[in-house]
Amino acid sequence: MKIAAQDAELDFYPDFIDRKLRQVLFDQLYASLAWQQDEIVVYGKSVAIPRLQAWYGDNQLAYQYSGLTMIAKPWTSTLLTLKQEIEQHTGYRFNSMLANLYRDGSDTVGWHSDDEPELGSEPVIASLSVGAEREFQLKRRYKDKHSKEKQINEKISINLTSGSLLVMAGSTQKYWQHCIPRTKKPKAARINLTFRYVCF
Ligand SMILES: O=C(O)CCC(=O)C(=O)O
Ligand SMILES: [Mn+2]
Repeated sequence: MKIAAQDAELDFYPDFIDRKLRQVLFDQLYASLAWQQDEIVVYGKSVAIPRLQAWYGDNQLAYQYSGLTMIAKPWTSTLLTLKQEIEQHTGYRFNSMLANLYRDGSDTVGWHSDDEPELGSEPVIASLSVGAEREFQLKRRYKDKHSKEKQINEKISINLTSGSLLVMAGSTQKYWQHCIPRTKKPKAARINLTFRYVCF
C-alpha cells in the first residue's frame, strides 16, 4: 500500500509477517540479537541513547551513526531469511541492518533523516516492526533553514503495528525527517529492524 506524500516514496505492508509468527519472531529476536546500550557525545558529554541497538551486515561493515562507529556482526540465519524475504518482496537489495529495541514507551528515537553519505543519494530503508505498536511520525524538512518561507507544514503519522513493513525510498530522506515519539501510554517492548544498503 502506497502512502501519499509529496517528495517521498512510502510503501506500507501491514501484514508482512504472518499473524501467527509475530510473537515468535519478537521472542526470538529479543533473546538472540546482540543488544547493546550505545552512547553518543552531546556537547562533550557521553549520553546513553534511549533504546538498545544492534548492527548486523555483510563482512564487518562499519557504520557511522551520530558520531558512533559500529562494526556489523555477521547475519544470523533468522535475519538472513528476513532480509531475503524483504528483498524478494520489494525488489531492493540490502547489505546491513540496524536493530532498535524500545523497552517501553519512554524509549524513543528523535527527529532525524537517514541521510548519511554512505547510504547514497536516495537511501532505501526497509523497516520491519514486531512487538508493541508505536507511532511513527514524518515531517517535511525546511528547504533552507535561513529562509523565512517554510515548506508546507506537512506531518504524517503511521501506526507501526506488529508484523508491518515500511519502505522509505526515493527522496524521502532528503525532504522528510522521522521519529518515534515518547509516549506515556503503557507500552510493552517493540523491536524494529531497519534494513539498509551501505555503499563504500
Ligand atoms: O523504530 C523505528 O521505526 C525507526 C527507527 C529509525 O528511524 C532508525 O533506526 O533510523
Ligand atoms: Mn531512521
